[in-house]
Amino acid sequence: MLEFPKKFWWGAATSGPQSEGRFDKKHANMFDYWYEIEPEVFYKQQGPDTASNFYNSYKKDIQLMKECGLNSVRTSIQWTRLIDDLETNTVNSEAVDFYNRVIDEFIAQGIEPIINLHHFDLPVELYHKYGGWESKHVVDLFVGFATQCFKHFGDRVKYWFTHNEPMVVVEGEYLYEFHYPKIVDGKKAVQVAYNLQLASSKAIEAFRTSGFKESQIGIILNLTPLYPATEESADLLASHQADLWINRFFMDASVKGQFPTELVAMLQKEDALWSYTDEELAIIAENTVDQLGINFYHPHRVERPEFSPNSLAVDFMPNKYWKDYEMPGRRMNVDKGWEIYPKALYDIAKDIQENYGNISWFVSENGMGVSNEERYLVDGRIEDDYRIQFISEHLYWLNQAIQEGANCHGYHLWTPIDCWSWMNAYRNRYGLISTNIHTQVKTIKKSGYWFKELSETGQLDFSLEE
Ligand code: BGP
Repeated sequence: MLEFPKKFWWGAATSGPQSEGRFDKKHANMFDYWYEIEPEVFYKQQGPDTASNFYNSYKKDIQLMKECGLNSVRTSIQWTRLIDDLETNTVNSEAVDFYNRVIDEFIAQGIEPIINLHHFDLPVELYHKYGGWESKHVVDLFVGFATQCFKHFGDRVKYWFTHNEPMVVVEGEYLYEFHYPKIVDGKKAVQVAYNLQLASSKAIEAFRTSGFKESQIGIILNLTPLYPATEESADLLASHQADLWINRFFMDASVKGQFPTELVAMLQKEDALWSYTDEELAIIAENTVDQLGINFYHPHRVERPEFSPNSLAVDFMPNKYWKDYEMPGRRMNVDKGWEIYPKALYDIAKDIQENYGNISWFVSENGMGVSNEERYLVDGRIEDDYRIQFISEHLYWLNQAIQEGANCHGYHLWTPIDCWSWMNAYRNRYGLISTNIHTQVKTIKKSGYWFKELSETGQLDFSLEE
């Protein structure tokens, strides 16, 4: 029997733009806008307009979450909903009322609200006007929005996070073309990454000067542990270089207050270093996180690049230092196209323990996206044994690390209720609770009942089949 710590966060995560729907929202975010101009890039042309209707059904939804035994839930406050005037950061009173009701309802149901501030949902006006995260003015506008959040909700929200997966913003918007505006520009990507870190550190500084002594603030990072194709030095080097950019950039800056020196040297050599001031670096150094949220879905395997990184190229791209590697015989979630490798969670936990001062952290997302889940409907309920298996295997490895001293205080599944997910819209379902997107009827899956027991007992009867 696997035993978990007594005060463990057993919960699940969603975000404002993926659950609420656009109802009564004054501004459009990057994805709202992208759907307006190119609906065909979204799976079955399903957009964020209704999402899972949380704006209207939050009471019932929170009730269902409680029925699944969740003792903590993460969502995000939408910048595009809360703020009326994006330049002066005046708040929208209906939005303040809405988030107050949501937070109060979570608390009334005995669920700790964990609030994130930015989840891929920059107001599109700020992109059109200033280039979005390319601009330091936008960094300061974000800090203004964050300050309003602390002011209005900080009396009840005890756990805050600045960004969700900032590296996905960098990769999707500026490198690999999977988020609007699909720019391919390594140097801009580097500046955006730096500005996102600066925004996080400045928001932390604002949080601390607001004087919430009992509360904590952190950042949510998606870590994809690197595994080299072979133990040969060229593959090891490729893996190391990829790790520096993909994982350590935000980890080091957020936890240690400094960017990895090797990475800085590489960017200098490439003439691609971000523009900065000493004052900004001091803010980053002084405003490290209280705790981390780690999203883990899949490992990242790489091999040496096809061409030497010293080859002549006009444009710098960070991924010229490695080549993605598909390990033969790897285990896959075929629906989503991601490798399943639960032991990576143990490796992440050891890395945090050994290289990041064993800072307090929790698994802020992990989960299994499955398409066409109706095929597992039995008597009106989705029998998602594969999800139970997936979660159990990850918890097995997490438990091993905790026994060895890892400072992990929770496990949040992505997601409580099937929600809308960017370009994939409603293709992959991750929830403990299913959503019928035509009727908005929500039904607890088998995994939801299973999770309740897990959360109530803090025990898991599971061993790995060899
Ligand atoms: C994470 C994001 C979530 C969610 C999840 C599943 O990267 O933080 O917002 O989208 O991925 O993604 P998808 O539904 O595209 O499989």
